[in-house]
Amino acid sequence: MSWLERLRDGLSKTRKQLNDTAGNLGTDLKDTFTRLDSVEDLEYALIAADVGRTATEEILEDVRASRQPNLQQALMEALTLQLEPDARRAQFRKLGFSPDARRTVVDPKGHVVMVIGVNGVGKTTTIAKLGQYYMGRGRSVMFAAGDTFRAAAGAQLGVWGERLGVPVVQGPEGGDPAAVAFDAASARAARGTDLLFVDTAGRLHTKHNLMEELKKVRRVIDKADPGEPTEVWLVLDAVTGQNGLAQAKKFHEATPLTGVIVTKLDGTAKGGILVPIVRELGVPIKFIGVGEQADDLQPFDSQDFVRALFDVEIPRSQPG
Ligand SMILES: Nc1nc2c(ncn2[C@@H]2O[C@H](COP(=O)(O)OP(=O)(O)O)[C@@H](O)[C@H]2O)c(=O)[nH]1
Ligand SMILES: [Mg+2]
Repeated sequence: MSWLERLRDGLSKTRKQLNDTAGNLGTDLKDTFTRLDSVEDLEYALIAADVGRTATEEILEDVRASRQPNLQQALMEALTLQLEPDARRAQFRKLGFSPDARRTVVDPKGHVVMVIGVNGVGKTTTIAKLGQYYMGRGRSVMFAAGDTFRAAAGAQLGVWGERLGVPVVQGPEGGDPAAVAFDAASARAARGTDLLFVDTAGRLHTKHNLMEELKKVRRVIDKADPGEPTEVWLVLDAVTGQNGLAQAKKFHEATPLTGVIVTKLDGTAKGGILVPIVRELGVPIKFIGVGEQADDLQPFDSQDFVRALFDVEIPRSQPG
């Protein structure tokens, strides 16, 4: 399967839900908006996909004002805008989309990326996928097994490291995650490895302690390697929808995020959750996960995402 087929495949549940409604609306915009039922259907479909109220209202406004002759085109454009951070949304409204401007930058600014999020969202798997992605682009990679609370977590990352040929810095089970992060960050700097991905714990039941722990991990990385981590990426499970968004805000307060990775888009009809994630966190989505295999992680591209949602041909090659 090509990356594009994987994306389409992964988004099939959300697509079916949106397309069923948008498809029923006919293609003539004027006609649609004179029939109130149809607008309500569209509104319902967007809300049901977790796009959120504010964004849905803006989308309907944009669609009404659109010069596109066809509803699907107008809706696609409006949705794409909602998937862009504020500044870029304003720029796109003014200048239109340009293929270069829209490309999300996924290269970390520095060398250390902290990966955070609650248990089970896919942090450890995503770190493995990230390792594969960046190694495929010629970067050297290391992992730090910073989830020392879960018995199996260090072992899980160790297995991935072996499979991918990535060195993994481990600590004793139940040990101090900050110590593992410190050792790993020091080792990365000493070896001159391009990228270090730091796995972290994600227990929900002791949220306060978890947030303090994450702050501490961040501080010790900076101590070992001043200026790092330059990136803190939150992994969010798309299946958890609005709950996930509420969690995300808590993490963002404790450890300011530089990016979000949304996993399990293949398991939900609520792929619209990406819209409130971008709008309410104001943080770009870096990657999306559309399956369990190592290459089921793709740099996020708002236009490709929306095209895949509507099953429209994407006449381009895979982004480098
Ligand atoms: N379907 C699907 N499953 C995923 C995806 N990403 C991760 N998973 C699965 O989610 C489960 C939890 O992943 P894990 O990395 O252990 O989560 P962690 O607790 O946050 O480290 C595993 O079974 C993964 O295979 C995805 O994009 N799609
Ligand atoms: Mg894990």
